[in-house]
Amino acid sequence: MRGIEVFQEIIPLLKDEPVVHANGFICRESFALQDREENFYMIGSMGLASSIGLGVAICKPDRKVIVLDGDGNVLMAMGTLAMIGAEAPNNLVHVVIDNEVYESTGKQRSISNAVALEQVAKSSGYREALRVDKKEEIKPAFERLMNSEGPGFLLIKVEACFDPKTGRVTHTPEEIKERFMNTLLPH
Ligand SMILES: Cc1ncc(C[n+]2csc(CCOP(=O)(O)OP(=O)(O)O)c2C)c(N)n1
Ligand SMILES: [Mg+2]
Repeated sequence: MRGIEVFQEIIPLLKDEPVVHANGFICRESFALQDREENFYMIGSMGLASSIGLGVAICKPDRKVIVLDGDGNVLMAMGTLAMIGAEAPNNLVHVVIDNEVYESTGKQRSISNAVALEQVAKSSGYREALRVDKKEEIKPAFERLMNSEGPGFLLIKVEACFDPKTGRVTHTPEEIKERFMNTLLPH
């Protein structure tokens, strides 16, 4: 399965949920497919989408919050899995696009082939942790986590095949933050 297929499956299932994206190609591919004001694109800082998502989930307990993460990002900030498990926000769904490499910087291999990240999440206290490797499994797994108490974790195994021609996010970090925060206001 290609990474882009994860977005193609998940984006049509979204309504107005805040989605916090990990840096690199994950932002770029999601932005290229469908920009949303509720998308927070982490430009530059690796490892932090999960802690930003945790903060939003704690502050906005009535909103379902989604983190779209990468295997390298998760490995860099593994302590955040423990923090999410300990805080246990029931409105957080943590999706990890696992291509077993740091693709955005040249496909250096990560160690996610040897570390079962979904088991780390489960042991850290996530209420449910699923692993899928087929496109048709994404929608039911994602919907299951969206409709149950969190925190939920969904590891999606993909090939490393982002298209390097995909453009960059054109909004400035300030614009991204402003419009994202506006979508979090009560409505
Ligand atoms: C602190 C920090 N270290 C390194 C980088 C460079 N960097 C940007 S994206 C990336 C790879 C991220 O890997 P992963 O989460 O697996 O996403 P993928 O690129 O595979 O989609 C790296 C190493 C960075 N931006 N910040
Ligand atoms: Mg990766």
